[in-house]
Amino acid sequence: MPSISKPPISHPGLPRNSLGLTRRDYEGAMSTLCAGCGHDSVTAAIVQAFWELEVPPHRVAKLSGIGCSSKTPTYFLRDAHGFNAVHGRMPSLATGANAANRELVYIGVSGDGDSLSIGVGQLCHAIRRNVNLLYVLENNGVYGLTKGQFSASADVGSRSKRGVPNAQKPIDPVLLALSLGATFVARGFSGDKDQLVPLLKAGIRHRGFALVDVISPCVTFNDHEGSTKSYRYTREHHVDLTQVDFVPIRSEITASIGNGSAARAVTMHDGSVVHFRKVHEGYDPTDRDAAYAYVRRMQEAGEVVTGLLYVDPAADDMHAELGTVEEALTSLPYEELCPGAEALEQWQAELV
Ligand SMILES: Cc1ncc(C[n+]2csc(CCOP(=O)(O)OP(=O)(O)O)c2C)c(N)n1
Ligand code: SF4
Repeated sequence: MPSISKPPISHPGLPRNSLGLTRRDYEGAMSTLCAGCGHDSVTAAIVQAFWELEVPPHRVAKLSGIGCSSKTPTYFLRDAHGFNAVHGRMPSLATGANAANRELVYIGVSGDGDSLSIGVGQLCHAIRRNVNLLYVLENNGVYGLTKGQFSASADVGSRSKRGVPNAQKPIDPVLLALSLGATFVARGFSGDKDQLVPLLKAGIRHRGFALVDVISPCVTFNDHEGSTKSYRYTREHHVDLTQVDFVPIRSEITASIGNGSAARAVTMHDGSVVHFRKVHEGYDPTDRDAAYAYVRRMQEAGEVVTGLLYVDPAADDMHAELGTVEEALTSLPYEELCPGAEALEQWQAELV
C-alpha cells in the first residue's frame, strides 16, 4: 500500500477530547490520492467523527478492499487495527473479525466498484447478517484506480471522460440496502462535511450494519460535464432530506433539541440520540417503505437525496441474532474455545 508517513504533530494549543487526544491523533499517513479527490474529504470527516466520539483509536478495526477509496484507511487512525482485503472481499473479513472480537469498533471503507461489482454478493450478506460495522461506500461512479471505467453505480446516460454514455441501469446502494432489510441507511456528499460527520457518528454508534453511501467525485476521471457523480452535478441536484445532529450519551442531558417542534429525536440502542430536523414534511426515517418510495421518486426527478434515510433504532446485531457468548472469543481461554478431543469424539458419536 503506497503511503508517505506523516510525522505526528503535537501542539499545546490544539483542542483535545476527554482522552487527551487531538484530531491529529486520529489521522494516518499522508494521502497519495489525486489533489481534490472526494475520498480525502471523506477521510477528514471520518477523523472528525472518531475524534468527536472520543473512541480510543486502538479499539478500532478499519477494513477495506481494493480501489482508491479502499486505500484511504491508511490515511486515518494510524493506531487502529487494519486489514486491506482482496477486491470486494472486505465484508467477509469484517464478519469474521467481528465474530472473533465483538468488542472492537468496526469501520469498512469501499468503493462503488469494490462494493457493487465484484463485491456485491459479499455486501448483501453482510447486510443480511447485520454485522456490526459502519460501511462507508465512497461512490464516484467509476473505477478510479484502474483509470475511469464505468462502475455499476453510473447512471444511464452519464458520460465518461471520453464522452461515451453509459447504457446500463445503475445499482443504487441505498435502495439495495433498504430492500435487503438494512437497519441503518444514509447518504452523504463528500463536499458537505457538516452533514457527513453526524451521519458517520450515528453509523458508528448504531448496533448492526450501517451503510453510509457518500457521493465522492473522482476529479480525474469523473468530474466533467455529463457526469452525474461530479461536484457540480451533486451540488446542483442534492436535496437535504434531513439535517442530522448526533448527540452521544454523555452530552445528552445538556444538549438542546434542535429548534423546537421541528426536531425529531431517535434514541439508539446505546442511549445516544440522533436528532434530525425534517426538511420534507411528513418524512418518517423509521418507515422503510416510505424511505424506499421517496428515494425512488426523487431519483426519477434527477435529485440526489442525502441525510439519514432509514434507521431501526431497536435493531440488534449479528451476535444477538446468533445468540453468541457475551465475551469476545479472543479473550476466552483456550480450554473453553477448544473442548478437547474427547468431547469432540463424543459429539461425533452422537451424530452417527
Ligand atoms: C480480482 C481483481 N479484479 C480486478 C482488479 C482491478 N481493480 C482494482 S481497483 C478496481 C475498481 C476500483 O473501483 P472502486 O471500488 O469504485 O474504487 P475507486 O478507485 O473508484 O475509489 C478494479 C476493477 C483487482 N485488483 N482485483
Ligand atoms: S483517480 Fe479518482 S478516485 Fe482515484 S485518487 Fe484520483 S480522483 Fe480519487
